[in-house]
Amino acid sequence: MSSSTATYPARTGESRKDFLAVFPLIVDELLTYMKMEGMPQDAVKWYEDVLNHNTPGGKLNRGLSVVDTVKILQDRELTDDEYFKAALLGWCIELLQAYFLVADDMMDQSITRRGQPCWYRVPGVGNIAINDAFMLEGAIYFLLKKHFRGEKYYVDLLELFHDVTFQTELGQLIDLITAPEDNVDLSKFSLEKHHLIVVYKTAFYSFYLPVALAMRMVGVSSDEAYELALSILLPLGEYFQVQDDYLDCYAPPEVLGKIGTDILDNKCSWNINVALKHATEEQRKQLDEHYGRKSSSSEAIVKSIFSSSNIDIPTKFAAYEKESYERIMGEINKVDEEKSGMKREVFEEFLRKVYKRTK
Ligand code: GPP
Ligand code: MG
Ligand code: MG
Ligand code: MG
Repeated sequence: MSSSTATYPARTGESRKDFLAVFPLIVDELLTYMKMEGMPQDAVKWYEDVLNHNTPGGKLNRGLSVVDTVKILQDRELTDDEYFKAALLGWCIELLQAYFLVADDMMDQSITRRGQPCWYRVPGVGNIAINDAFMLEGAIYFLLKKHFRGEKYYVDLLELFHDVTFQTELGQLIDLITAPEDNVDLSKFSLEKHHLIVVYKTAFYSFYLPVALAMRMVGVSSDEAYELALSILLPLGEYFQVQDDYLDCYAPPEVLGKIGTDILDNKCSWNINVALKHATEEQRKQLDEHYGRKSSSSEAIVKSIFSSSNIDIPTKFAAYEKESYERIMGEINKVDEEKSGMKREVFEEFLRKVYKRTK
């Protein structure tokens, strides 16, 4: 099965718009397959809703980064076929993200996502969302097989998706078991533990994966180039998840599109780890008593401790943000383009997309 150029939507040059225009083709391919398999109309409609509710609608940073990275590495405008393939890989990451988020929202008992109710909370969905998450993941391998099976780098793509999925699940496991619902024990938290959680649950799939997919697509094969990419993208991913933790507590939900649950959920977040480092004995007692309790008054007490003058998470976060930017930029500037075959712009572009984000 090959994709024919005739079906490509015309490109406008506006990157988000062009990327979004590919999504309906993907939905169509998946639904056509279901119909061919003889699935009943209500099942086809169900999957259509799953795809549309959960896949577009976010910032699309991960997906767009595949396209951007392919463009930067090729150093020229992409042909229709190259664009379509890069966008497909981008949508495969967005599907992976959709799969993770549907499941993560159930595990974190979240309420909203991207300004809508979390999928499992949509009337009539409930635990069917577990199977829906699996089917979002299934879409990735269907699309890879359909569009990339004939490419030399097909196995590399499969390996990347499989490895990164497993790494993310490892991160999710430590995130969850460090935050038991029935046993709040803040002595189990540390910034080292936090580092491990965020690198695994976020950095690999959100930062390394888009760049590594693009590198495979354009034929970069040296191990050193992938190691170099990891050495910059994992710290960048860590910074991104610290922002996520900070925004969970400090961003207005209507801007963020989701209601933060980290304090209620007893999460080993950046905020609590920094607070624990600076808390007085009395504040520590209060945190032990109120962190991770399913009560909005306890949550408010924790928030007021986070913002108290000796802890002052917003000021410490601003300092962390500045330090991270300078440190990562310093690493990017050290990249030897000739020797590594990588372009500094790939990393600069990524850092630019996330620096000082508010959602
Ligand atoms: C982000 O954590 C991490 C993920 C979404 C990965 C989930 C992985 C699975 C294997 C399900 P988060 O809970 O802080 O994200 P958010 O704040 O968006 O809920
Ligand atoms: Mg969550
Ligand atoms: Mg989570
Ligand atoms: Mg979060």
